[in-house]
Amino acid sequence: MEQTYVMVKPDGVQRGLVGEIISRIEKRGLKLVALRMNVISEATAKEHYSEHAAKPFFPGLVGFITSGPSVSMVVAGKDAIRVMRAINGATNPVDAAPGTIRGDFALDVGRNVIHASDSPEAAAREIAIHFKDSEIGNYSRIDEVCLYE
Ligand code: IDP
Repeated sequence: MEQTYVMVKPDGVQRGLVGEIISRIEKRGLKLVALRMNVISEATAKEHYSEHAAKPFFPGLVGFITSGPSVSMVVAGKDAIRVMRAINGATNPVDAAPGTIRGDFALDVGRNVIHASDSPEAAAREIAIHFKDSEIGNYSRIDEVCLYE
């Protein structure tokens, strides 16, 4: 089973969307194997978004992501990386399809509520940034016998 890193960003926490977002993830069949709320440090935020370090929006992005509590998760399941990106919708919420989290709850690219890793390499890197191995659970959901062929 594939694992991916997911974050409800500070805007999602402030707007009371954590439960709705986790509910969508769980109902889809994806499994939460790690979960934490914390204020991400500036160093961690810079490491997480290092690929964007040279972009003009980088300082604002780091400032925003560290501005209040966010919710970090490791989510597991069949094709979890691709499925989570589809659940989130396009980066710019204006382009995100209705039914996606960004398409239903956001309007501005800098306030797009949720993050999910975009590749297996990014997932491995981001999970290691935000969680220790010992914080990631290993269990079966009782409905896996129905979810998977
Ligand atoms: P992703 O979050 O869909 O993977 P990325 O291109 O990796 O998208 O960008 C990371 C985050 O940086 C986005 O989710 C968004 O919050 C922010 N971002 C990306 N492009 C812009 C921009 O042009 N202006 C402001 N913020 C941006």
